[in-house]
Amino acid sequence: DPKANQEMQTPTSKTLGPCPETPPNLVGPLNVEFDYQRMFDDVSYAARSKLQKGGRYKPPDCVSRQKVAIIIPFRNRHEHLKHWLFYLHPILMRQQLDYGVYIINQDGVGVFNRAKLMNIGYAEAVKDYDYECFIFSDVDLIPMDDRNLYRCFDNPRHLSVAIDKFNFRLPYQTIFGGVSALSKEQYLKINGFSNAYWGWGGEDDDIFNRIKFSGMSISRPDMVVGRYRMIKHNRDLHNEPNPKSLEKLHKTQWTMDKDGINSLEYTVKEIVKNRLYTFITVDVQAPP
Ligand code: UDH
Repeated sequence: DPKANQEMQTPTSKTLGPCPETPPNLVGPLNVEFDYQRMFDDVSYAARSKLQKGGRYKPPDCVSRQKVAIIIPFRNRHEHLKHWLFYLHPILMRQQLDYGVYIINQDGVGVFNRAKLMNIGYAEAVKDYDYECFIFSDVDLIPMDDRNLYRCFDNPRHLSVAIDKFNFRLPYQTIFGGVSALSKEQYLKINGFSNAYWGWGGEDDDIFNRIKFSGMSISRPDMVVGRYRMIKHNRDLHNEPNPKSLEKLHKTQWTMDKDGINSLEYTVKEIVKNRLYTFITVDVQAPP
């Protein structure tokens, strides 16, 4: 029987088709609450068992539309990270992403540098896998609707448009902080982010400027799909508002070509991969 013979020659390796443009198993609005302290073990067995070492996932039944690295700038926010993992892994799986989660942990007690940590996340993630889309997310922001897709679009995307802390409104039109998505091409076009914003504030507006001066615009979900809850917390130590940032913001256009991914310097101190995430501790060479 020639047909049986043919089947034997092409055994289990049936090629998967591409995932549908709209993921079929999304549920829409989600309940998000932070009333009790979570544990890493709260991430459901169902989700955990589908992950590979380092917080990596691929949909089993189709080929993802994009390979996405999720990058979280981090220091001393373990309670928030537990919530983030608990909520986000199932959402990202329903969105049928081929993704990995990278926590970029600033070593030591020097001044915090959010944008530099995000650059480091980019640099480390591309060593790991052929990622084509990068989601930069604060650890304390949880989407309230899984239709807010963690993937890249024709323009750099601002995802956290309607945060409870700001009464579910955009605090100002050009805001780009919180959660954002840039394709590899978009990220390289703006030379990544500035490494020069030490302490709180300004770095996200600098990213907006880079996008503007590179001739791109901002893409956003609507204000229903783009709802978020932020985990309440006090101001962090060693991340005071930096008054010098405003001055820097006036100069983005002239400094962006030489301050960014092309001038990034850091050292990796440790990389730990577990089921839920890849945790990379780095020395960002904070000023004394
Ligand atoms: N981050 C850390 N550790 C730090 C500082 C920042 O992990 O010590 C990360 C974390 O992912 C955080 C992000 O950087 O979500 C942004 O931190 P941020 O302090 O710039 O912004 P956030 O909105 O806090 O979290 C703003 C100050 C809150 C003062 C609130 C007083 N009620």
